[in-house]
Order: sequence, then structure tokens, then C-alpha cells
Amino acid sequence: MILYGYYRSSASWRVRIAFALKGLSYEQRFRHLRKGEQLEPDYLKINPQGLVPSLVLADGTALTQSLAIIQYLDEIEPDPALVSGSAVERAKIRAASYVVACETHPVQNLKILERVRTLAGEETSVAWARQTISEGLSTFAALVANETGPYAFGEHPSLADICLIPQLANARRFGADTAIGRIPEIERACMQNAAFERTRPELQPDAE
Ligand SMILES: N[C@@H](CCC(=O)N[C@@H](CS)C(=O)NCC(=O)O)C(=O)O
Repeated sequence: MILYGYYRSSASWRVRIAFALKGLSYEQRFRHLRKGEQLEPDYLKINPQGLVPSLVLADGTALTQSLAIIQYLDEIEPDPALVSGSAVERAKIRAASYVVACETHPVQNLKILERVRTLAGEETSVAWARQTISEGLSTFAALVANETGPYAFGEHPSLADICLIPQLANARRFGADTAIGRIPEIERACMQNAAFERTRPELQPDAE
């Protein structure tokens, strides 16, 4: 399997963590987002949205959207499960994950911030990202406040941790607070786990 990504892309990092947790091997190829390589015609054939990540399977099938890719990995390699527990527990894990992946990250991705910058300038664009991320992280923290740790939901990493940790890197880039509720405790647990630690952006072959 070939994963198309970018070292600093948080959605790509999610998929790298899922691969590492599952112990599945893959090849990495890179699209430099600042150079606009995600919009080149050959890549748009793989991902018509012009976003990373994309996963190309052995038969050439291209999968897009990090959560769909992670669910695919969870289905072909169910151990360890990334969304587990009772139906209620699984719904809670998904809700916290979607707060980051559906409500926070899409509002602060490169494409959107460039639009805000064009309309309202650099300062507004950074403030937009900071506020969006702060709201998302506060909601995530509220959703996991009464869960037992050390991970977001119990003793094992889940999709919620996979979504949270890369978003914290974005938070720091834009000066958003990350010390909210249980988030520091969850981050400590995740960063002691090799699947999170070894897939960090700085360690990727395309890191600058
Ligand atoms: N919902 C998508 C989001 C993908 C996304 O926004 N990727 C960003 C990098 S984290 C990207 O490719 N940005 C390029 C751009 O905005 O032009 C997913 O989860 O895969």
C-alpha cells in the first residue's frame, strides 16, 4: 500500500499512527503542500479533492479521507480495534474524533486559511485558526472529562487519540492553548507509545 502524505499534514499523521498501531507496512510518497503538489493533475487522479492523505492499494484502488482510510485499516486488521467497547462507548469515541476531524481541522486547513488570508490578511487568518482549534480542543476535553485514562477513552489508544494528537501540533503552530482538562495527560500517554512517537512529523523523510 502506498500512502501519499506530507510530513506536517495532521490528517496524514492520523493514518501513519493507525498503520503503526496495526503493525501494517506501507510505502510513503509525498506531496509538498506549500508547493501545491497536491493539485498536480497526476495526483488529482488519485484524490480529486487535491488533499492528502490518500492510500493506493495493491490493485491500484485509491482511497481518500483519513477517517475512511483508518476504518479500512481497522477492517482489514481488526487487532487492535481503534473503536471498541459497547455501542454507547463506540459512539462516544466517534463523537470526540469527529469534533476534531469534521468540525475543527477542516475549518483550519491550508486551503481555508489561505482564503481567509486573501480576504482579511495574515493576522486574521492566524487568529481564525487559533480560535477554531481552541474551540475544538475545549469541546474534545469536555467530551472526555469523565472518561478514565490514560488515553482519551481508557487504557488503549483509540480513533479519538489518533485525531487528537496531530491536532495538538496544529494548535501549537497557531498558538492555541493545549493545556485543557485531560488533554496533557492523554498526550503524555500517547507520546510514550511508539506508534505516535515514531510517526511524528519531524521524523518523516520529507520533513524540512
Ligand atoms: N478530511 C480530510 C482532510 C484532508 C486535508 O485537509 N488535508 C490537508 C493536510 S492536513 C491538505 O491536503 N491540505 C491541502 C490544501 O488545503 O490545499 C481527511 O481527513 O483526509
